[in-house]
Amino acid sequence: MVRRLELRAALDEAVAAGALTLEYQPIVDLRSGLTAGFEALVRWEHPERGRLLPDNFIEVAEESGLIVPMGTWVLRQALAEAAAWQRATRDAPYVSINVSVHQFRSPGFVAGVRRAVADAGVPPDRLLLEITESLLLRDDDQIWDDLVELRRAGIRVAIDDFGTGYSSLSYLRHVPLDALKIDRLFTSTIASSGQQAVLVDGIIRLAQTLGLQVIAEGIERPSERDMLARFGCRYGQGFLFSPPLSAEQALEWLTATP
Ligand code: G
Ligand code: G
Ligand code: MN
Ligand code: NA
Repeated sequence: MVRRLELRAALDEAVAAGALTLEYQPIVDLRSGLTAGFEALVRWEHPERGRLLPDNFIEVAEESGLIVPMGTWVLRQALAEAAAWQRATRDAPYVSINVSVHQFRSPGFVAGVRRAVADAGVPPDRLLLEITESLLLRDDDQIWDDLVELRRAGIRVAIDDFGTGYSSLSYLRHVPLDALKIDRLFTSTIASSGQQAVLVDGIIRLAQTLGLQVIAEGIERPSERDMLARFGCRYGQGFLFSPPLSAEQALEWLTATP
């Protein structure tokens, strides 16, 4: 408990003092090999404990409400980077950010996102918001209205970690969404388990029927990439292509690869 409180106080300071950084993992078009986007992933440069990954602090940030100012910082920082990509390349990639339930439901969230996109001067379709199944399971009309408003503004929305929660594809039929991210637990087992492969094939087919883009996470082997591509999955990310990169490395990646 003491450690949690300490962590919370330190995180509060970190948000204020600019000790957070973002890394960017390429999201690749499996057909062309071109970079379609980057997922922004937050890191915390902790003075004593070194670089912390989100697993170590997102939960505390959620519980304390710090996720809201942190999320605002992530959004604005990621959009500033997306603006740099716009200046550096034609057909600039989109930036994808993770949005927690608490952040999504905080007052003024949608207006804040729209304002941040306008301030950054980035085309709205260059922003993808990754939401979780747990958000969609809430019986709350406001969430629905917010998703509709975001998409009317041209901002895209993906469901993240698909398959780890409770949503069914028939339920997804009604949700205003653009893309579905297949969790890496699925990706890592398709090559070795026929049963998993059949399941993922089914998820991809149904997603296509619903008009959703499909992005597979955690691709580590060529066999996984090839199988996913054969099933009709268009996009993927994972160590096979690249680990998460610093902002500087991401820019280099963009200018080095077509
Ligand atoms: O980078 P890493 O694999 O450790 O990230 C683990 C998880 O942390 C991601 O899958 C994502 O769900 C979460 N995460 C990463 N960055 C952010 C962020 O900026 N905001 C929120 N809410 N979650 C994030
Ligand atoms: O949003 P999400 O919780 O899915 O974040 C993805 C996390 O997975 C990041 O922390 C990233 O560092 C990690 N990751 C990215 N690619 C791979 C991969 O190919 N294999 C594994 N094991 N982890 C990955
Ligand atoms: Mn994600
Ligand atoms: Na994920």
